[in-house]
Amino acid sequence: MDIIRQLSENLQSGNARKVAEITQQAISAKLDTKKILDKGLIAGMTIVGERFKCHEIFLPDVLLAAKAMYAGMDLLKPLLLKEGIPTIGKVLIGSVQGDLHDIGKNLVAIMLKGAGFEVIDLGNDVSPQKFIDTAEKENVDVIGMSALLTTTMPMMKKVVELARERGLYGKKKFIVGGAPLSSEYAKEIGADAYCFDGVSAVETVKRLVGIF
Ligand code: B1M
Repeated sequence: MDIIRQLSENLQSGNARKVAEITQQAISAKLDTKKILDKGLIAGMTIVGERFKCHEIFLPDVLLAAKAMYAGMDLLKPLLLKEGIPTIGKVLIGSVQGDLHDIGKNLVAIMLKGAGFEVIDLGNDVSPQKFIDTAEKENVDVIGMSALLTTTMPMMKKVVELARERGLYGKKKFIVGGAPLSSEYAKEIGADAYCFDGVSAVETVKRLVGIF
């Protein structure tokens, strides 16, 4: 079986040790980092999501898959980060209040760091107050919010509203991302952009801070 497929299958069965081992093999075989991530880890996690939705597997299985995902991501992280690039802007990122999903948000943070941005990661379950207080204190250029649940998406609107109340709207740029999000929703809540994935987040943030 090819190595990428083995990676996806071991992630689906939540075998963190095996995922780490195969990721290391893939790295040593000099496979493309983005291919290992997209076709191996992310593809495996997408299948986990589909099976969870159909009640074929349950929450503990998803947790194990998430642990396995991190075992692979930890090894890929140094490759995704480029060294020695000067800071080109400051980005604040977090998963919104009520949302504990952080795998995608962490990937986006890694990609932004790799592109040379200074990234302040507030983690998950971040309140609007915490987003805005930190944005003000750290004088960030961009506020990035992640949500994976349709029930937590409205928290993004609350962050934008609080920014308006505090006079920060228009001075900071807002990006949103996560599986249930869309450009339409970003527009509706007054965010500057929706980003589909880490690559588009890097391109969008560069555009928003005026790099191209
Ligand atoms: Co949950 N979960 N989960 N889960 N989980 C989903 C999101 C779900 C779609 C599964 C399903 O039903 N098919 C569903 C949401 C349904 C909905 O709202 N419509 C769901 C549910 C229901 C739940 C619970 C409510 C389950 C329960 O308790 N009954 C619960 C909620 C907990 C909470 O948050 N309060 C829950 C819990 C969990 C775990 C804790 C077990 C675990 C999370 C572990 C963790 O993150 N540390 C988990 C997981 C792993 C998933 C799935 C299977 C995978 C998510 C993931 O990591 N994907 C997910 C199904 C799915 O999405 N296919 C599911 C891989 C990751 C790389 O992709 O996060 O989309 P993603 O990130 C992408 C892009 O979206 C984008 O770039 C990333 C890289 O490409 N992106 C951004 C993300 N954030 C961005 C920010 C940006 C820019 C781009 O700028 C700031």
